[in-house]
Amino acid sequence: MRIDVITLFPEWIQQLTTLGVTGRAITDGKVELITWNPRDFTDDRHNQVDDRPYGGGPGMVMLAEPLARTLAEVQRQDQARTLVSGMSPQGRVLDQQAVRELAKRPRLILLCGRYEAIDQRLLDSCVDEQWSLGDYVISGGELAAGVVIDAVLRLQPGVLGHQQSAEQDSFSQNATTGNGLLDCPHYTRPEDWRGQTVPEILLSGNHAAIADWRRQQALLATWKTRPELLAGAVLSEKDQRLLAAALADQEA
Ligand code: 9D3
Repeated sequence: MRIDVITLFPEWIQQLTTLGVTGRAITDGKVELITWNPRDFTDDRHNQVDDRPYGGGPGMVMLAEPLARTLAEVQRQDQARTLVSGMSPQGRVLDQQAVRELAKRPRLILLCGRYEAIDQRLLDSCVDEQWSLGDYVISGGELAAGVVIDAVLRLQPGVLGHQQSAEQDSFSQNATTGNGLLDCPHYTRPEDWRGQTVPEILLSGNHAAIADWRRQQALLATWKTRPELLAGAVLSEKDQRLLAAALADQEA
């Protein structure tokens, strides 16, 4: 996979090449990460990339021209006519389903905004889709692009190992962990940590009972924290029984 990122802060994105799972995928040559700075595509003395908004108001707006020139150069090197993906609070909210779709593409072109906005004419003429991390404000698109890159790379073959095949094989419906539910609690040694013990069932060696308990805990966690996910999940008769029992236990 090749990922081109257009950003005024390429060093933010280049950081990814040095760290963790993304860093390894890049040094292993499983992915090529290339950054482009629109400032390098200006020809005025001040390398201007933004200006004041028509109609007034706070902040600055990114100029269309440097971004268009940058994109033209990126697309000159692209036979596949890759979609241009903007990072924007106005975008569609990213979820694991969207990540899976992005991960299938041979190439991504990620456009990071800074300042208040990007000139709408650039968005109308050059940007095919926009992605948001959710309904909160961050200062620019770079962290969002980093999130997309991390999420997409961990689905590339050979980047994660065993977990990754689990994710790809799952008959998942929506966001979150792949099966549409939040994860169950996990425990490791010691068996007693500062007076808190590990749930007995996990020490039983009864794998079927452990699987049921985990499923039940996942259902309960989802019901408590993200009930809207349960509405979209497919619950078997057994799931419904497990959840009802967990909720009854809570009452008691
Ligand atoms: C006052 C209007 N604001 C729009 C909601 C201004 C504004 C806030 C944040 C303009 C640009 C930004 C920069 N944010 C991003 O580039 C961004 C973002 C985000 O802020 N939240 C969630 N996802 C994303 S993806 C890119």
